[in-house]
Amino acid sequence: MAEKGARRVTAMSSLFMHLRSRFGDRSVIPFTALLLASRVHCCAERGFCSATSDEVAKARLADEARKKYGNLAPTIFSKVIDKSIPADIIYEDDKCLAFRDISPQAPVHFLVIPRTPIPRISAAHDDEAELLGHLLIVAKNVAKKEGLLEGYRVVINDGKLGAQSVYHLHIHVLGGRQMTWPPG
Ligand code: DGP
Repeated sequence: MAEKGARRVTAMSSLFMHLRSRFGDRSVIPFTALLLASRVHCCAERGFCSATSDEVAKARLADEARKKYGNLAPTIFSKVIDKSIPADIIYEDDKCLAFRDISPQAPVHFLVIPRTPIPRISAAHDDEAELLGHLLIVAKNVAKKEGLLEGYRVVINDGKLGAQSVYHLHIHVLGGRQMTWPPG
């Protein structure tokens, strides 16, 4: 990496010297401006994309770990359930928990998770219908308690293409602002 940077600096210096000797001192000004503009554009583009690409990268890593270690590998949400890491838990019962997302995408953003570590919605069994229904009922009850009276969005990300990053089934509830469609 450092070697690559040093090579780039050497190439730039030779180009500047060549321009100076051929066309005089002023000839390097437009070239410098062009160079700066391209760096600014590049950094700005990286800044805009980093949040999204971070999430996608995390989802890819988690997908690989899932394939490697199997579906029952404990996730960070197991630690939220056993309270070995702190979380802002806003509801809990014997079947599930609701807690605020660590990286909120809306003024109100909480997750509802089952205590049973179902890795993802597509892996849920047909005989888990009652539990899945319960999660949705809790989602709407907590949404009401959170004051989301004019609507909200309920999302379940599944797998790599769904940008799932934590392989413990969770329902996102997002509200407190106007949602748009289609989602990214
Ligand atoms: P998904 O991309 O659908 O797998 O969403 C996972 C969400 O979980 C993401 O919005 C961030 C949230 N999250 C990840 N780790 C933690 C944590 O340790 N605590 C809390 N509260 N939320 C977390």
